[in-house]
Amino acid sequence: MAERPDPRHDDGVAVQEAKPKLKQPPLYNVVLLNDDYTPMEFVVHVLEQFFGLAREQSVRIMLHVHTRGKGVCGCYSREIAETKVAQVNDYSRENNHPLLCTMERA
Ligand code: TYC
Repeated sequence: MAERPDPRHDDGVAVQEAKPKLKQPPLYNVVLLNDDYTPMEFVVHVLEQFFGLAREQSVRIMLHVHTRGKGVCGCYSREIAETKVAQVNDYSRENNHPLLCTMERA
């Protein structure tokens, strides 16, 4: 059987060893958008129910979105963020509110 040449000794030919390609998976901010019609109490309830936030923090985020136009509710892997966005948008539609949730690369 022929032995493989050792790639580190190659008679002067430059050989680059493959770098280990281990990147952290990207994270996504789940973002709530303001609108003129969704009741503030519904938004606070959504933040408590779907993002596990305490009432105070939920009120703070809701007021931030209300005054600034949008705000981050949490940061997750792509799959979890997609699930949160779908859950919030489905729940808002079921309750006839125009509240929208989206995601952005963190
Ligand atoms: N702007 C809404 C109101 O005045 C409240 C609201 C806050 C709506 C945050 C959406 O993501 C939102 N009733």
